[in-house]
Amino acid sequence: MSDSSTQVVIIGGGPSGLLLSQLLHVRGINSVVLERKTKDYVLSRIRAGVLERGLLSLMREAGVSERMESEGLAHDGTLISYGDQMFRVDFKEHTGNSVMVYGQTEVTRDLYEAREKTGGKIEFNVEDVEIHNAKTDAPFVTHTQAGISHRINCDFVAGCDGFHGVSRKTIPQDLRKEYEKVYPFGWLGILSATPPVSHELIYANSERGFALCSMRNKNLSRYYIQCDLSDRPENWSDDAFWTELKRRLPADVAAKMVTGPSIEKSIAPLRSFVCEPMRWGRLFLCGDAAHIVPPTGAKGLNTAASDVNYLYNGLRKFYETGDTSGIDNYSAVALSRVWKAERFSWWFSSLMHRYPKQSDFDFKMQVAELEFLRSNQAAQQAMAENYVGLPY
Ligand code: FAS
Ligand code: PHB
Repeated sequence: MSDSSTQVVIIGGGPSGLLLSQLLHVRGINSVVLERKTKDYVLSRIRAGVLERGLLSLMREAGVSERMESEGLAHDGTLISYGDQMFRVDFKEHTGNSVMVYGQTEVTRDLYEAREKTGGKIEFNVEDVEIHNAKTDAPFVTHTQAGISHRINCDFVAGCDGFHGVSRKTIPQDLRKEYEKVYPFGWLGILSATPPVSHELIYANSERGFALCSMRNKNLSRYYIQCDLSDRPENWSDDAFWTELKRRLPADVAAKMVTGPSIEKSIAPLRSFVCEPMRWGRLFLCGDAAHIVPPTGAKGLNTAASDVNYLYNGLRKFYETGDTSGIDNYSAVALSRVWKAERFSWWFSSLMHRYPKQSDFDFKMQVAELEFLRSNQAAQQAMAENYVGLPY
């Protein structure tokens, strides 16, 4: 067993773990990132596309914002359609802020590059990760890599290992309260090297189900349609996808849709999930390890970033002054914002999707809510404040 030490062991080399590692490095705090997959595998996952202002400022503080600033697309609003109707919610007018369209894959790529440039310690293909003595002031993490056992002594462990990771399950089950809502549908998403149908995102509620028109850049589009949980990507030819997508959009939008071969096709299930607490002794949960949202409100990656913000500042305060207030308040402060993101994601998902066996009355409620949102500035302000990101 090889024995080493660091200040913070970070489990998970996704956006949460990498952003935390880079921010700690900027403050001279050492960490080791343990990732069970390869870097290429992590970068192959196509996920989020919209960044809140809070994540932008964290990327700047981490010194990783240059490519995002030059290649990302600032969006001042979004379009919402229902049937052939469509209206715009102006983020800039209501909040003075916009969002950045820049894929999670690129955020992760930029963070890997920064960590490699600054001598960051990232171990890939790790297995059997276990967290020990989290309730003491001398925790340690064991893992194996290429058949060799390792022990890393540390001050703190950041569980950034996603929904299926080991960190959340390290907190004794009788101390964890878990909240969950599973939605009766998924999202079938494709990536296509085609120009986006609109310069801003279009969230569409149609009688055939939800659709979303998004993008990664001016020649790379990201589209989603609501699908059954039993559906599989291989059930959908490209032609079938394009035909169905166009049927869910206003006719004038569908008419100008540029179609092409899919370069990625996948289905994501939709769920709302929160684990309380997000801290157990010297173990802190961040991101999907602690909570999941349906992607309708583009809050998954962004809520992971707000957790990182609170944990990074708490650890920084501890190491710089010995003050433990930031880490002691981490779970309560992070959860307060997590639940607001959960609410917004649940609200927007309930408004935009068609539910199996949805009654005519329920449908009329959706239309009434959409027409209220369309006509009421206060309603649009509330939506805009949530979408651009509530303050940290
Ligand atoms: P991640 O899951 O990204 O990263 C966790 C990392 O930990 C992974 O690399 C994993 O390999 C590693 N790991 C797991 N167990 C480990 C172990 N035992 N030891 C070591 N490493 C371990 N959000 C949006 O805002 N919009 C979207 O459209 C969207 N689409 C999504 C589609 C899918 C299929 C999924 C699963 C999520 C999607 N999300 C979306 C949410 C997503 O973006 C997450 O919020 C974001 O990846 C959270 O980042 P992390 O917390 O770093 O978790
Ligand atoms: C995306 O571009 O992948 C995306 C954008 C907005 C969402 C979800 C996904 O709400």
